Amino acid sequence: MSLDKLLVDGGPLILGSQIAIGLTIVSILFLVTYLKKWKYLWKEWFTTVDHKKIGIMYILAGVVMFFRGGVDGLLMKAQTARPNMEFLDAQHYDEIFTTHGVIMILFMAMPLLIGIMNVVVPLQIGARDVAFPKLNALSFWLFFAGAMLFNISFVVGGSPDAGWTSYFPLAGKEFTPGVGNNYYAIALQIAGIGTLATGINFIVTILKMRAPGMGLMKMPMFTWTSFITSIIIVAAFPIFTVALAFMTLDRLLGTHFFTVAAGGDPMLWLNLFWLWGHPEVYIVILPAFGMFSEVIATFARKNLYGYKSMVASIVGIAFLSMLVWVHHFYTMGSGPAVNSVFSITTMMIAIPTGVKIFNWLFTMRKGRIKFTNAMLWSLAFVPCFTIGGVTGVMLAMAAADYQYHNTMFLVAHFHYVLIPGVVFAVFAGLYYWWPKMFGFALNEKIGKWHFWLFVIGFNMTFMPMFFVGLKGMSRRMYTYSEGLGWEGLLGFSAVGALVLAAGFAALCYNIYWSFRYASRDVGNDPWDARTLEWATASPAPHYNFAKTPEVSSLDEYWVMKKEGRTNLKKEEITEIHMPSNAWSPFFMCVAFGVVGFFLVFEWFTLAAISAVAIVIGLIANSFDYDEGYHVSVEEVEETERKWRGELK
Ligand code: HEM
Ligand SMILES: [Cu+2]
Repeated sequence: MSLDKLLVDGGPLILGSQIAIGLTIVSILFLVTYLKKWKYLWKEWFTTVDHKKIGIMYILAGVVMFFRGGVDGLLMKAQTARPNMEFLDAQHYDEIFTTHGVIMILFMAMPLLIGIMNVVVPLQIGARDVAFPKLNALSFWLFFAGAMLFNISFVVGGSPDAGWTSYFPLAGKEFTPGVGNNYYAIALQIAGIGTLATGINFIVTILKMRAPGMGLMKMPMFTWTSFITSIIIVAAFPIFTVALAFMTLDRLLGTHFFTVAAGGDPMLWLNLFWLWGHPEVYIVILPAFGMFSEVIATFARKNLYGYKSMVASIVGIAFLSMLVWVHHFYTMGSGPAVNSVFSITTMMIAIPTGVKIFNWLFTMRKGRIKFTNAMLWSLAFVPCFTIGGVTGVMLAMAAADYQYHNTMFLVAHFHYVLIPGVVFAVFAGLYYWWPKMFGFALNEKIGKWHFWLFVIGFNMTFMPMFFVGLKGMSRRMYTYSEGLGWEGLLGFSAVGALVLAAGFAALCYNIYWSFRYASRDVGNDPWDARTLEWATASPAPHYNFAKTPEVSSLDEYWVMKKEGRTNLKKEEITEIHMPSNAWSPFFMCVAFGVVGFFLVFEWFTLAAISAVAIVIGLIANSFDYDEGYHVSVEEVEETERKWRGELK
């Protein structure tokens, strides 16, 4: 690609964004320099290996990406609000639904969930950090490199435009010759390596770092779901890695894995993509289920109903999630026998999911429910998600799917699964764990605005899409003519999207307001909760627990409070061994980002030269003999005194 085509040239909207992005970058650099914050950023954030800070960085990135993906969503809704609109042309519509889908799933849902996992899981199991803190930082920085690379496609080189599923032959060089789909292949590969490492890290953490006495069946439900999610990550992500590697080879070096004429097969992509893609849906939904479980138990003030069946159903869902991928392409000629098998496995998933829904309902039954914001999100989740689930069973019927396939009905279905299932959960989790992360709570009143606007807006936006789908509107249509009976539904849906956006704005305002004005005196356990993360200060000190808790039951902290075992004696405090900060993860972020960028543009010499940096990073890291540092007894004592008062 020649240099003069580097910047996307696409009329006033794109030019405006290019200028805005440029100005934002310059002003951030200026502000950080002016406020002399470089050293602080480097020491406290860029090189940190603290799971809580890494979690917060994931969450911040996820919220920013939600904004980007949401703007994409609004642009699409604006374009289809009226028949024959000329707001976006077909090419731009294609690019926007592609970046919207990829960003929402991989750069919004994943980092928000992994971020909350990072903050909460080590605390819930009474550990000082994850098993491999430096690897954890590397995971974040590789995710970040991938996300940034993917996002610049909008202004540098051009966005991918073959859908978030990137089906071949459309995604091949022959039909999409620009660099857009190279971005897809390479940015997702880089981010995926980070995710895979996260999966390994959390499996080891949860298996090996639990506080003494915490058997597997005494783990909090969010830890259980994070554990199973990590296993699915390790099982499914390598498949995507291979698929993306084939895609990269096809596009960059002219191989023919997915080209029929040369002996390849586009169905290979479909199978590999969905072998990863369907489990991916459960990777994002299971931690969400875990969050609802914690929130509902806390605010119903009861222990979780049917803990064992809850665990069994997560394991069941994880197992079945690997056996259903063909339901994404019933119409592509697998035949009735194959379709029937996948139809049955798909419907079977409704059983463990139904078990969970009933467990949540029974947990609330006769509970003294406190209607906090976190709880409101959990309550709204149940009916909204059930609509997503039931329409899923409709789609699972292979014969019926010939009618629903690739229509707006499907688009409505998966938004009804993903928004209540993932986004509501993240909101519940943020309201719930915010005090633990930052030492102050989000405002409950502004939170109510956020809640009602978002939930009403969500239903207004997506409910009409079921009906417009049944009336024959297929997905990914950039425009339509008058008189099809779609205008009313789509117009209403577009208004709904504005209400939804107002809800998101209320969240942003809430974050801003709370940072400035919320009381800094929340105590360690503002919700009277049940699990160990509430047994330490808010925000949690960098070493998490002055003394590793000893666990004797499920809902350990609740029992500790009842039995009066929450205090700390002075003589129990010992020196604490902690890992040191590391520069190499951030260095790898830059190195992978640069190599990835050159590969996208197929500048192979430059890519090879800069790949040397990756090798240097690996070697330097192998010679890093840092053994960490010790927190002195005095420092621990002082920190603990601050929130506990005098130690006895
Ligand atoms: C926040 C409000 C949202 C709005 C207004 C919105 C709107 C839309 C629209 C209009 C489409 C394309 C329909 C078409 O095919 O023409 C779409 C597709 C899609 N959305 Fe959303 N969406 C939102 C949130 C989300 C979230 C939270 C997720 C995932 C967690 C998500 C995942 C997807 C995916 C995967 C696609 C398919 C893209 C493709 O066809 O390649 N969306 N969305
Ligand atoms: Cu699926």
